[in-house]
Amino acid sequence: MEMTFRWYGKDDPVTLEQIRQIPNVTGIITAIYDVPVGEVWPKEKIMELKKTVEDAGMHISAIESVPVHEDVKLGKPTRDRLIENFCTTLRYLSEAGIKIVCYNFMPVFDWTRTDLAFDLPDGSNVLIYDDATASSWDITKEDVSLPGWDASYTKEQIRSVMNEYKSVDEETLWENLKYFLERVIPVAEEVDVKMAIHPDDPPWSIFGLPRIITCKENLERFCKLVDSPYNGLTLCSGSLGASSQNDMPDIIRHFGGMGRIHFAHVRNVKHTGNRSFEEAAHASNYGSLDMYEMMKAYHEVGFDGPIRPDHGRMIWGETGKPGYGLFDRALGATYLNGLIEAIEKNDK
Ligand code: CS2
Ligand code: MN
Repeated sequence: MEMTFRWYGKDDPVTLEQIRQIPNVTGIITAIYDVPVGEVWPKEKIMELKKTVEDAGMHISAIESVPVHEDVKLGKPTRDRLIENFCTTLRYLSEAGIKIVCYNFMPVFDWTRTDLAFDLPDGSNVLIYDDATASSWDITKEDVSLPGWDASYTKEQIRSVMNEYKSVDEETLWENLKYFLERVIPVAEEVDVKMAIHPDDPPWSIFGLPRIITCKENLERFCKLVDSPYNGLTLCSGSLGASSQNDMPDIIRHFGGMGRIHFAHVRNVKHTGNRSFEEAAHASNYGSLDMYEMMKAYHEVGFDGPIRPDHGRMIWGETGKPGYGLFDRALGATYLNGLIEAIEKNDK
């Protein structure tokens, strides 16, 4: 496997020069952020991004993410043009030698937390999710700032998109996902780009919206929607692992064994109650996940794709994008590298 690190482009306070100094990080995970969702990523912009990363001595290992337009998830008639655009972007990425694409199929909101800077006793702060707090919010009325979704939504737009989802239950969302995959996966096969869906975070319904990429059974159903090795997963332990019902090493062995894991997000999470959790330092004893067992599972299935530390705490006074500071993610990468070296040497 290859150790990688997420970089949010030129506006990211974390620089490529800093990332390059993290031991063993050779790959960058990035995206183009200034093209409206649903439009084609121009070839020139892709080439420019590739050059920027390569000039810094690294390469692009995967795109995270090519976003899926809301109309595709809603199954609206405009989806055909949007899916075509998505396919054109895949073709251009392939031409640039970028062969793994992460995306998600979460209605309206990407990852969602109730506090973006919860103070821990050691003076660091983390992202947390408390279900009682989230359930008490009326997202169409209150001014809540959520990190993972498009901040350009006005209240009026939120109200209208939430309204549109009233007719989309889980089964309809499955159908819309299938419709998308049936059109995208053949192109992915043709241009040799592995599609890797990111699980829903948290892995349960929020604000009354359906969420389906949540557990082993549903991942299995997902893989069968279009049964192709190009229809795979970004296995995010912090997202799936937020539910204590998801046995992460088992899920890694199962889908890794099937060759369906194309990209690994490895982080820890601490269960603090029913449907409530805190993000945590990467080390096993800081959270509820057994990081050693997960890394062993990746090793056992011979996983050879990109792996990255995921959200980190804010430590050492760093400020920046919640979850995406430099310091704690770099510690995460180093910790994962240590586990990998130990597991590999132990196996010889
Ligand atoms: C998150 C997501 O867990 C994560 O990696 O930061 O925003 C993730 O990048 C998207 O859901 C993937 O499409
Ligand atoms: Mn993730």
